[in-house]
Amino acid sequence: MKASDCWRERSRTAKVAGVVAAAAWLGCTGSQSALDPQGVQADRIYSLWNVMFVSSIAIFVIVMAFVIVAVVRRSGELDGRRSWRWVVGGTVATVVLLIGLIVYDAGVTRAIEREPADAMEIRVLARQFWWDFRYTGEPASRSLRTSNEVYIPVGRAVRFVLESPDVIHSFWVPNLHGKTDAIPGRVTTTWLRADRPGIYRGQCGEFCGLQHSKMAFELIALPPDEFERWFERELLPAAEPPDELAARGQEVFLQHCAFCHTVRGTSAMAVAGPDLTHLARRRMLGAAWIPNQRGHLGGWILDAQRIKPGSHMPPIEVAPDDVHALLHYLENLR
Ligand SMILES: [Cu+2]
Repeated sequence: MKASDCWRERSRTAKVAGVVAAAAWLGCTGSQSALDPQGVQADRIYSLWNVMFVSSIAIFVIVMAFVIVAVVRRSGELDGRRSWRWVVGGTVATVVLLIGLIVYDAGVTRAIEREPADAMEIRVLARQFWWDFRYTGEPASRSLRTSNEVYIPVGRAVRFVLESPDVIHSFWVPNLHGKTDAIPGRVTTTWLRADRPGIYRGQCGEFCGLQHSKMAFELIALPPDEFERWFERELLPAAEPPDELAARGQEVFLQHCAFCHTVRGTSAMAVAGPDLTHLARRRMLGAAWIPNQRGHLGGWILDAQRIKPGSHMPPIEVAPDDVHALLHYLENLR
């Protein structure tokens, strides 16, 4: 091979390695990555993962080194007594290392389970295939329900109380904590704390049916004062229809959608589907699957089965003018 060809080949290899490294790095960061911890619980898990990972690599390298030495050296070079020393030494080192890792693992587990006394509580109903969040306030008028979007204050522990009315789901926000199952007939809890503001993607971590992979949500961590402002604004009932078209849209909504959905401040109080009181402020629709834009919203209303086959949202038959009015009404639910 000529020198120039060799250089070109090396350059191509370096480029491929660069792309692979960049892809690997990108895969390890972002809004849904356990390798990019943004809270105290995820930090602990990440540290444990690092220790286990580095230990495993070190053990693998050492064992392989011994295997190579054993293969390369001629048999009988070590006398029996020295061989036994190596075997006993290796066994003792393995036992000591394993005990060390078990003790460390137990310490991390205890720290993860130790919940701060001042944790705020959010109840979670995991359902096929979406998430229902409830803030239980005192008095009851300060209780709140949101769907597929949960807001928490930065720097404060939050206890999530999990239930499921149908099958086993798993509550998982990789940047903030590991998974906790929501099991029918049982109540499970987990707690986490976001240490930096941001939008973190949560995902059902347990196969729960046809649309399991599209059962996501967004956890939005806000500075405490911004969280309080969000909470107070979210407590408000839905805005009145601002014009005639929106008023017609509200009629269409009450006629077709009120059997499943709530819009506080109207007669729509059903809880089979998400609370839509402030729908227009949401970033995403369909359990964090499609952006909250007019076209997507219209498609979702008319034929959700095309977007998420197997979801419990039925197709709705509405005259084209009424669809226009309904969309206008929903876009004003700010
Ligand atoms: Cu699932």
